Amino acid sequence: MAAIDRVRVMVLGDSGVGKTSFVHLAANNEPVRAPGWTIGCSVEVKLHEYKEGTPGQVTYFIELWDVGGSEIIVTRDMSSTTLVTVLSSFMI
Ligand SMILES: Nc1nc2c(ncn2[C@@H]2O[C@H](COP(=O)(O)OP(=O)(O)OP(=O)(O)O)[C@@H](O)[C@H]2O)c(=O)[nH]1
Ligand SMILES: [Mg+2]
Repeated sequence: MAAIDRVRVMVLGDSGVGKTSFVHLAANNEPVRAPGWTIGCSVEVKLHEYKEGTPGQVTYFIELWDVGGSEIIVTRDMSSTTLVTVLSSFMI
């Protein structure tokens, strides 16, 4: 079986601009009802038929990396306590 070409797309932007909404719609062909903040990053995947129905049709395995735009990072310390740390100067 031929290997499928892979594409990784990083979706970046300020919090609330619609990154999760876009990624969910692109991957699932349906809108997300009530997206919450994305903490850290989430990844959705889909198979995409480029130039579908033409002689140049190519299947791509696409990873959509949805990177949270808020300045909140969830960390886990050595005592297994989950901490939410607001880093006002954090930049991606
Ligand atoms: N009017 C309108 N609202 C949208 C659109 N896309 C997303 N929203 C709304 O904007 C809000 C934030 O959307 P998200 O997709 O969670 O935004 P995000 O960029 O992932 O935010 P973070 O995860 O915090 O980085 C939600 O209430 C969505 O319903 C759009 O195209 N139009
Ligand atoms: Mg999000």
